[in-house]
Amino acid sequence: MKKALIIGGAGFVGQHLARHLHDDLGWQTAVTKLPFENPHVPFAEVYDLDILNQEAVTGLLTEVKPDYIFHLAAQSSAALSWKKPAMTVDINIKGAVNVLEAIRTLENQPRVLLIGSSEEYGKVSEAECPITERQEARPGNIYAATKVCQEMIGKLYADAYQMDVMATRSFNHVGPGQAPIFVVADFCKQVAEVEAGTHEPVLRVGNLAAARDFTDVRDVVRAYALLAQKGQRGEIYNGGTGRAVTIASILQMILGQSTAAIRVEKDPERFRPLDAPLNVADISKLQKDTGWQPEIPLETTIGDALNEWRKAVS
Ligand code: A2R
Repeated sequence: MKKALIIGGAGFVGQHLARHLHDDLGWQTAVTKLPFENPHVPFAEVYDLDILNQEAVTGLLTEVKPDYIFHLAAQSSAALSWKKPAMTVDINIKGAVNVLEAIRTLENQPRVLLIGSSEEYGKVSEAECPITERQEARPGNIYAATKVCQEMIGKLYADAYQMDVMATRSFNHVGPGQAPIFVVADFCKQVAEVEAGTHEPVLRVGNLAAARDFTDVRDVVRAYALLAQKGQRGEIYNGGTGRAVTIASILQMILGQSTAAIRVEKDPERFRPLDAPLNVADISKLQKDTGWQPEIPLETTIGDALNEWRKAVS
């Protein structure tokens, strides 16, 4: 039986990925978490791990002996990266190097997927969309810069040590369990609170004109599992749907799934510095190498996310 290790498995994507690997693929699944985290993965082996502790990373990998490693651990918020740049650099770059170094010493080399972000492309013009992996990275925030760096270092390990390291540039993903620092979860939480009567009937929004490529997290993790198996050494893969949707349309979909009367107000706090107006992926490379297709319609994703918030706030 195949064995997978998800580093940073207590996060939004990690828990969905663990369920997919175990329930759908039947793999033995191990996840790492930080000591204070409490992921709901009763079927998995769970280990405490801070990726900044090189010895601990090496010790754990030597013990677990995975066939596949999914490196998800990160300071994953672009907004927070402006406030905590050094911490973001430490976790996202030094942490990734600690993981790659530990893998390098293993007797049986696992296949490794490093998770990056569409944020790496930064501001792109409409003419540059849909964005292929050949597009120059022009990171517009500290988080994005760290993910470019992680990817470059991953490629060095792939080339220098013939390690099967692949990287993703994942466009926006959404679904149940996402933290409300991300736009869809933020809107769903506010709507659920209005419905529950704990929030005034006002939805505070940022830049509604921005268009993004949103993929259901359950489709995203299927892509990750396929990439870990079929991705080519040293290659970078976009992950997305190939379809851009404005935040305004997302807002309409969410409001359309609620019967509450809600007023929409602009909130300057919710506008990001250097926000890119458009991000949409060309996913032909991912599709060619893995056969992956997105399956879950955005309306379904939003309905599931909203229902999850309704349960959480009631
Ligand atoms: O930041 P926390 O406390 O939520 O913990 C995150 C964890 N993490 C770490 N794990 C080990 N050692 C560290 N020094 C460390 N610092 C943070 O990694 C969290 O539990 C996990 C990352 O999960 P999320 O923040 O929920 O990200 P998400 O949305 O699951 O995205 C997964 C990957 C990330 O690399 C993103 O940058 C990328 O996909 O888009």
